[in-house]
Amino acid sequence: MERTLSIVKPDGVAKNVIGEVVKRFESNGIKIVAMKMIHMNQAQAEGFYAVHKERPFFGSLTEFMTSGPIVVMVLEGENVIAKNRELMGATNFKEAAEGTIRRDFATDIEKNVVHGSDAPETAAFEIGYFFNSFEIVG
Ligand code: IDP
Ligand code: MG
Repeated sequence: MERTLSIVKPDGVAKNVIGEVVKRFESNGIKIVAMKMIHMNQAQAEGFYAVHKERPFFGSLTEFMTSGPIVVMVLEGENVIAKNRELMGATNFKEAAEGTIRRDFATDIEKNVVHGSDAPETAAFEIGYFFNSFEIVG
């Protein structure tokens, strides 16, 4: 069993696709073991995306991530880190495979509806960033 962090980003919440995203996880056998809606401030977004602080899009990305509420979730399942990345699709929705979340709902390379941890180490950091042990069930 593995865990990963998923986020429905502000554009996904604004587009009313929280349910669509959750449905894709559940219909693919992924369990949601924690979930909440929050609205990050700039410092919180910068801390979350600290690995990207040298990237040219860092300012824009953190501003976008604070532009509205987000839904943060902990997903659990076998191989769930890779499985979630597969369901999300490529970062750039134009390159994302048919039937993926980003291909179906994203409109922009930055405003791409969902975040998903990319490795066990980042998953552990990202889950701990938003949830304490009492907030994760099972
Ligand atoms: P990922 O979300 O598919 O893991 P990362 O490379 O980790 O992609 O980038 C984090 C986020 O930064 C992306 O999901 C997207 O919102 C934004 N991003 C990535 N590359 C670009 C870019 O070239 N321009 C603008 N935003 C970008
Ligand atoms: Mg990433």
